[in-house]
Amino acid sequence: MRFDIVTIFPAMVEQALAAGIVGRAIQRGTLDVKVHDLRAFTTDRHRVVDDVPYGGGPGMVLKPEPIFRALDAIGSEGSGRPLVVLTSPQGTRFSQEAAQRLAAAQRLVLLCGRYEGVDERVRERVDEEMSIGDYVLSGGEVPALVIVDAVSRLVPGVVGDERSVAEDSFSRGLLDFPQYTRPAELAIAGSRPLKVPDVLLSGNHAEIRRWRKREAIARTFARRPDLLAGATLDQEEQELLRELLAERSREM
Ligand code: J9Q
Repeated sequence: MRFDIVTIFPAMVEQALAAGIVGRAIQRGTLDVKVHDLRAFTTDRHRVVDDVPYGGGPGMVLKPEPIFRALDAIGSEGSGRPLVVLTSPQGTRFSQEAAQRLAAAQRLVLLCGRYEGVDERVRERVDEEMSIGDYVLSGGEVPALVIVDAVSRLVPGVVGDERSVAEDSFSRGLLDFPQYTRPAELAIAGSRPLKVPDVLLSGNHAEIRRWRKREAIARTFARRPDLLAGATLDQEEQELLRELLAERSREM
């Protein structure tokens, strides 16, 4: 899969992409990511990318011409029309479902917006406008990196172990169960050791699976009850949820 990222902070984006699973996939050639400096598409001496808003008001607005030129240049590279995504607070919410949809594209262009805004006419060339959540950021670079990361993990060969993608908590619609690693008893000065639940050391895989399901459901119920409505629960998980709800109502 090919990503083109248009930004006024190319060095920051390049640095972030060089690390971790995405960085390794780029090195291997499983992903092709090109970062474009918006200033390279200006034509004036001072390489100006923004201007004051018509009608007045605070802040600066990204000018349309450098963005149109960047999109034209990117579109004429390679083959097929890329899907153009603008990151902005006005976008629809990015989600695992949105990541799956975007992962079906051969080519994705991510246009990093600015806090103050982007000239409205740019939207003529934008297929999707996406927000990663309701908080104020100074620019769309971090949201674009979030989208690249989440979409890349769905590209075959990017994540080494395909099982971890399939079993990913959000793909299943539940939060993850608690994870432990060695030591089985963690010594704590002046208090009792912190122990790993016995069931995980038991070697009883049916019991372990059931314990993990119960924990995942209990956590989701406690922390993100909104997720339960959209979760696909198997027979055993539905029973565990009913048990949990019955326990709760007895405690009330
Ligand atoms: C461009 N706050 O915030 C959340 N998702 C996207 C954004 C965003 C922002 C400012 C500029 C994107």
